[in-house]
Amino acid sequence: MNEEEQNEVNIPKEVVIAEKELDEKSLVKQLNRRAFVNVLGASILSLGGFASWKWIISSETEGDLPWQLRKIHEFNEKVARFYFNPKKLAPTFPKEMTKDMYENGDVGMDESFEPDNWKLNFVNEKTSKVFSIEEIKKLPVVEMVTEFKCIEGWSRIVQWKGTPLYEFLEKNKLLTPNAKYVSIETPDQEYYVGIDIESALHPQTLLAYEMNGEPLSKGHGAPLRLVIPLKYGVKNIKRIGKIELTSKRPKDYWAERGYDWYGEIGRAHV
Ligand SMILES: Nc1nc2c(c(=O)[nH]1)N[C@H]1C(S)=C(S)[C@@H](COP(=O)(O)O)O[C@H]1N2
Ligand SMILES: [Mo]
Repeated sequence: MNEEEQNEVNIPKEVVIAEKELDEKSLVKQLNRRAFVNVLGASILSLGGFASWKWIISSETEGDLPWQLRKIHEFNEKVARFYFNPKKLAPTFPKEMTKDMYENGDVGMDESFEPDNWKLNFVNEKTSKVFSIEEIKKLPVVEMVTEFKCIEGWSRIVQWKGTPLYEFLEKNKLLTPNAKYVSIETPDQEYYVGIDIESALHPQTLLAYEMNGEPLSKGHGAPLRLVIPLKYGVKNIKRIGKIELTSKRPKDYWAERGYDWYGEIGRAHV
């Protein structure tokens, strides 16, 4: 198996059929359409205009790009790899298949926490910023029904609503070419996950604030949690306190306890 194949999400046959039966508005189609606009938008914004975007494509073969431009170009290609390849999307399901979610894992979930006083801290190599939940709710909204899998062996079909992490980063101009990883931790820093940048920018990786049509409860991670259907439950951190973009592989709570750092479904773990 080459690396490309390993990275692909395994889509069970019955799910593929279910997808075909969904109408024009299926999430996969919506995501692909939106993604196309986004990728183009991202390229144009970061390179400062269509003329220079064209120039970078045509001069690529000459191999004499200034390193900064090359970096940005490579970076956008990484984003595009997911956005243009529907096989790399996790399967989605009809809403009727959703079930109540277990509550599992309470590390960093101290009872005394007040969701109303919450702010999100963001850090990258250039800046640090603070965001309110209102600012996050103004960003593009994605609703999706995906399977949530815990390494303990249970799984649930869950409906989520939130904004793609990609949109949060892109719309707030927080992406930097040196960002290779995202580190996310709870406000008390007791629970923390590391995510590779490609998975972080995946269109189904959400900063979620609703679950099964209700605002997130405290136990499920209010006011904001990560939902990343490409990865096992352990990576779906509840109660996000801080998001940091970094060039170094971040620490990860369950990787420190012997689990695979990537935690990717369809990849060998443990
Ligand atoms: N802050 C925090 N997030 C966490 C955990 C945790 O212990 N603390 N456990 C993880 C694990 S192992 C799972 S399976 C899911 C469970 O999410 P749920 O409680 O919404 O079902 O949360 C993940 N996120
Ligand atoms: Mo889990």
